[in-house]
Amino acid sequence: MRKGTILFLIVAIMLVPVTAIFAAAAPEDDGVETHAFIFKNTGNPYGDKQMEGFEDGIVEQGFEAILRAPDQPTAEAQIQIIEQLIAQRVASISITGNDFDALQPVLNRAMDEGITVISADSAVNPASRMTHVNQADSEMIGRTLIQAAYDMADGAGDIAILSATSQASNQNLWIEWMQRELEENADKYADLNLVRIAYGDDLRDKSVSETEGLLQSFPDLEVIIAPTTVGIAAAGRVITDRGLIGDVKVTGLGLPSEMAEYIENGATPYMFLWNPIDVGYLAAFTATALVNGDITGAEGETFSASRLGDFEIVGAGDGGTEILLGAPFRFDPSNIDEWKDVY
Ligand code: RAM
Repeated sequence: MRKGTILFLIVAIMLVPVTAIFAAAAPEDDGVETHAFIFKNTGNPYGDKQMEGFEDGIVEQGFEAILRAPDQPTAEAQIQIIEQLIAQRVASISITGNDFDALQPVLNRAMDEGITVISADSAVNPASRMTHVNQADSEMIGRTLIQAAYDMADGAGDIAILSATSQASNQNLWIEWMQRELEENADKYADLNLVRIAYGDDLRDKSVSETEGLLQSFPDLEVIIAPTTVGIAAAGRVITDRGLIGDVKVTGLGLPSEMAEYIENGATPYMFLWNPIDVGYLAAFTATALVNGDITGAEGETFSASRLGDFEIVGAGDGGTEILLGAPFRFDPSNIDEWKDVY
């Protein structure tokens, strides 16, 4: 072997591991900025719509969207995904949190590494985020749902709440406002008894069995309030299958596409929601405005969210800041038909 060839081989052998190390550490990107959205868990059509809106907003701006959700709605599962996204060096992470506080260490690490972090739909605590995209005023949601239950129960009887997980910050905040509505208007609600808060964990089967448990424990139940699209659809199914339409009313927050059947058959006289596609779309423009430095997440800043118009960052009830999408819509037999194919 010639001296030159030997030298070439030695240099080549030395270079292989070095390039291998660089290849492993390099971000998986094709040069296009990537923005990630993490939902609570898979199998939730509401989450799919939110992620669809996020992807639309990111792609419209010429970037790439990464959409992730764990199998189970837990903080631990979301932490694993966040760790992967930090390693991938995404530009931003928008998260629908499975816990208010538990994600803080990993989200702080992401922000320390220069990644923009916001929450959307279900907030993480103010120290874990730059701002939050709130679908609708939480106080209004909570108070409106109790007023709906009062109306459906004709002012008296047992009512129960079927929620998502016990750690879900959005549901917990709405439930807090439901309880405040009851306490602050004790005379009005003197004959209305909130008998239980059950947790279906945003899993269909668990929500069905929790509904069955409520019916068994409280035979005189008048109304089930489910502030979760998974819970309300499960409750609508159970009430319909058991022939209890009219005896036990179901209301809460539901997707028109999943609830049209129960609004039409009377199991749900009316319910509320916002447009989940718009929540995701607004998150996309919030995340990129932060990455671009157009905003920092401070109260009073404004930015444009393309087809949705201009938004202002406002103070949130938890001490952080947020962006409010708008007022929730009411769905009933008069309008469900026009919405059931939209979301
Ligand atoms: C479920 C989820 C989501 C919530 C809706 C109303 O799909 O819990 O976070 O916003 O219901």
